[in-house]
Amino acid sequence: MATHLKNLSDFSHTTIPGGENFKIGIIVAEWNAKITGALYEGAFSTLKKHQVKEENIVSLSVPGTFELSSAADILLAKQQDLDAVICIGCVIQGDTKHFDFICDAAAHGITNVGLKHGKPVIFGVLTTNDEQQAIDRAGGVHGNKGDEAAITAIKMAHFAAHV
Ligand code: DLZ
Repeated sequence: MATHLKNLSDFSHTTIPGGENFKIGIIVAEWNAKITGALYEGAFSTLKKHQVKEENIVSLSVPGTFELSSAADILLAKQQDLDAVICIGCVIQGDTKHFDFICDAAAHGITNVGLKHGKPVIFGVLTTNDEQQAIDRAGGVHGNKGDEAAITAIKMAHFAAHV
């Protein structure tokens, strides 16, 4: 284990470990499917780009972002050889308080399921004011947050394996 942190770099400039030994789950919410589908494509292709084998990527869908944490819990209980799970969702602000409840439940739920299983569970959830902000982050002008979620999953799986 490293005792000193040398040359800590910005997220996008760090070396990304190879993912050839990892098995990673991706759970995708069906709500706002155009957005979550693009995030999923980004995450899947980024995992493959970093040597995660296609047969070691477990892809599943659930109705909405609210369901992501319970699905991750079930998946990690049933497939204990998973090294990380990426949760993908998109919650767009509406006229009611639904947005706040779903975002809050997803953030806390995803955190807690990771802590419960001692496995990285990645928050690949967009929480935006409108659809355009989501489009911008799902392969648009602000990149694809699915790519970032995949890189975070590989980095955290590597962390868990080597710490
Ligand atoms: C009900 C609901 C609403 C209003 N908005 C969203 C959303 O923007 N994004 C999303 O992923 N899911 C939404 N949902 C569905 C909830 O996540 C959940 O599926 C239902 O409340 C059933 O538990």
